[in-house]
Amino acid sequence: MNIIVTGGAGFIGSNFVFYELKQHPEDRIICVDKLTYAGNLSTLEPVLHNPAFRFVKLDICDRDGIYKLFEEEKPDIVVNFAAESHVDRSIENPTIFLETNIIGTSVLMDACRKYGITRYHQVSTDEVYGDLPLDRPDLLFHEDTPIHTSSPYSTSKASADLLVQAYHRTYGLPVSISRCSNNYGPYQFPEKLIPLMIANALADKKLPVYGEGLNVRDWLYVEDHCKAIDLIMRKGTVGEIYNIGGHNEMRNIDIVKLILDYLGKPYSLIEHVTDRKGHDRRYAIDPTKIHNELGWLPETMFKDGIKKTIQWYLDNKEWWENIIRGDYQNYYKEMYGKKEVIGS
Ligand code: NAD
Ligand code: TDX
Repeated sequence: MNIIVTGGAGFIGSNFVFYELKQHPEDRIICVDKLTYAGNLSTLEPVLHNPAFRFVKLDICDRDGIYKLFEEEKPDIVVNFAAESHVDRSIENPTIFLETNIIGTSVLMDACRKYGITRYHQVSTDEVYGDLPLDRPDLLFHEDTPIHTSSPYSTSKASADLLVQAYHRTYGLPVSISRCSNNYGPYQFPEKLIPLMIANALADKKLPVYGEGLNVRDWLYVEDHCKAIDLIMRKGTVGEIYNIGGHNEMRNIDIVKLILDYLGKPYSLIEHVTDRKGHDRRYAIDPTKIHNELGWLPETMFKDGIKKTIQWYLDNKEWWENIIRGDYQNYYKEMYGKKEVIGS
């Protein structure tokens, strides 16, 4: 099969490319990526010369370019990871989120309709369900939990999901959607909580925890997410939504302390700063459906995954130091410079 993977030079997409080439050497992977600030071609270096792999630098909003590629490659499956993915950036500048996450999705699905595919899979997020209260641990997100978004990012992802469902109902496009909780693992861009805290701790810089750090996220090792998507796109039911998560809820402050413990750094590096606007309190996924229908279960326990991840950042300093040397410096100054310290 020919499989188009969009956003394959980013965090989850690159892990998915590696997973597919290893698990399904009979398939061909065509990676489409615009190489925004979050895309890194060097991540794909180990597979660039693999005959089962092709990299194409292309914007998913570029209709002519996407149609030409579909004509050339005649894909069987399209998996859409390409997105603007950082909530804080969406709060500063929503427009690019609407363009890539909504318009880009529609361009890809129009190409699927025009050229024919067996499956279009949309990689979505648990953030489309909004948030849960901190004092109701019994509540979880189910596939039929109403969409109720908070940030421009989650709203753009929810809009894309609605569009995917509309293309299924209106045009009969064979689609599926997965909504996953927070991922962690190798190759995550150091703007996100875990790699940002690792990089700052290693440089003995302050660790900016938003508010009191009591917000809860449900963390899943990236390879477990990749395995779930692989199962859904090959064996999942057309038209269905699947939640993906590992029942691993953690408070931000506890993650930050765990990273400091592992690196042997003092808690005095923690700095509580102005909270994120509209900050979602808690995410928690119920993954019963994907377990019952497809037999998926997470394999990496958080205590092992977080050690592997921290060790990966220690062993691959060149990868992230290259990133934080560039435009990231300006980003950091702009994003964090205006935050007030509210405690330590
Ligand atoms: P990322 O920001 O690390 O990577 C996004 C990739 O998409 C980059 O390589 C970027 O260059 C590419 N891209 C951006 N705009 C593009 C465009 N217009 N055309 C082509 N390529 C473009 O993101 P990630 O964390 O790997 O997330 C991947 C997907 O998974 C996203 O759709 C995100 O919403 C979803 N998701 C992420 C998480 C998480 O915890 N990171 C959890 C659930 C769902
Ligand atoms: O400097 C920080 N300090 C801090 O306290 C950063 C970057 C984050 N945080 C907090 C905010 C969140 O409560 O940590 C938590 C995790 O933040 P992010 O890493 O930005 O992730 P989140 O906002 O939860 O969204 C992630 O998971 C769902 C991904 O970025 C999304 O793409 C995905 O859909």
